[in-house]
Amino acid sequence: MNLGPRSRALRAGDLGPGPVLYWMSRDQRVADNWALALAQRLALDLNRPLAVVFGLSPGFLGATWRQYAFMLQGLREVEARLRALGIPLLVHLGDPGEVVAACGQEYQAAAVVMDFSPLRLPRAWKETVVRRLRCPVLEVDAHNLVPCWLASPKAEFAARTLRPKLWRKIPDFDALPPALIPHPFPWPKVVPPVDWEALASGLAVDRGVAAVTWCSPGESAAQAALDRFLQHGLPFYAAKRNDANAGVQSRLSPYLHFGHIAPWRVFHAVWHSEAPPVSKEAFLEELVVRREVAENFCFYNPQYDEVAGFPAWAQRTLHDHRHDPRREQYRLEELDAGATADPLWNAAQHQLVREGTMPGYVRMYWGKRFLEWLPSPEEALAAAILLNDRYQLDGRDPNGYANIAWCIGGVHDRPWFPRPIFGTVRSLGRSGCWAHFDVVEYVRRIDGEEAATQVPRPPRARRPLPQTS
Ligand code: FO1
Repeated sequence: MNLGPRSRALRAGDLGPGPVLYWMSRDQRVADNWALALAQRLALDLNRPLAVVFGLSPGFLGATWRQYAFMLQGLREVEARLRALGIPLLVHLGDPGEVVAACGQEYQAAAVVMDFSPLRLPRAWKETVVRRLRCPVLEVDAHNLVPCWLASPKAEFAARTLRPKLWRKIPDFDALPPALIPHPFPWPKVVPPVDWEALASGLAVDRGVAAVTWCSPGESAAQAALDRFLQHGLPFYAAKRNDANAGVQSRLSPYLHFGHIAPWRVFHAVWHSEAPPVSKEAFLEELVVRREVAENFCFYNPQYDEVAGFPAWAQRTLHDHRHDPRREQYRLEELDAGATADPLWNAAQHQLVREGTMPGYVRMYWGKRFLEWLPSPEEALAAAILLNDRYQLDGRDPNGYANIAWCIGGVHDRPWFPRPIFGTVRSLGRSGCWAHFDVVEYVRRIDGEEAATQVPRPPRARRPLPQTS
């Protein structure tokens, strides 16, 4: 069986007598989904029905109603699109590994095809499936431009070490999968529509964190967001991407996180756009290198969310500065409430809580403060991950873990000049923000005029020159 270059067999075994199952988890789309396309090809070759199974975990790594609402709405669109192709979507509440293993056994699946995640918990689900089933189990990386295990065989030190490897392999993987066809081998039983309300009521998540309104979920909305970005953001991306007030960011990360759009769809659209080459380059650096170095980090470093996962130099320097006095310290509740003495940080936190997002550059400033304000690197890391995963629409993503580990633990970075608390981990202060955007304007937009008046004056270089007469 030729599986194609982005697939690998996790389990050999004899084909079962039943249908082919695609276990959808991370790539929640019908279009441009290599895992689903491979599952259909197998089913066609074997003259078998095909179904998509989704295991709905009642709670997942600190996710709240905000992220679940987004995901469930996107899955409704998946259900409708699959139905039009004669492919049922089976959604069951429970541990996804258990759900898929049970479906595989009940239907005597010919084979199970799954998508790929580098995170510990989804990998544990996968192990359950591989352990419990006797049929072939195939994994397809439908989430990365270059399959994670082929991009590099090891943990990379930095973006610069992965960059050439990725760009060398990009031409081998740039084809999109064939569109699905209406499935000619019908599912033996009538499958009732998914009862989304019943599923939602079975979730054990914090409903106090509301769904967002600025970003509609699903494949169609993802494509519309891409079209918007190509027109209104990409042309100005090189010059304005770090300007928190410019609004040129792609805002595609929730769609990429839930797999509502394939990264290759985004890549091709950007590559072939009429935008200035510098802007295309700047965006592709994010899409190709930064995104996939984060996958590499989580895939090869099982301690991606612990201080022990930081590079040795960073662990040493953070340890040496462990007892440096902190000028300000805050409790988690104060951070959660955005009630610090820093109006810029508070605005960032308020935007995170209200909108589930924050501009890229602000995200770095936000992440860097935890080290200064909490008693230890361990507490800083835990607090940053907790708030990120609770509010960010794309929390629990390798990108989030890698960004926070970069902020606090020098991951994918190099040592800088020594500073209190940070040691040689790079620090980033307000002056860095002022160099890229009008901080007062940002705070005014998020928290209003009064908060804006509290913003400390910009550093000397930004002050208006004295009037000469
Ligand atoms: N994937 C699933 O297979 N089942 C779930 O119930 C589920 C919930 C979920 C909630 C929030 C979120 O951000 C992602 C969620 N995912 C779920 C998707 C997926 O497992 C993860 O995005 C990846 O594993 C991250 O690598």
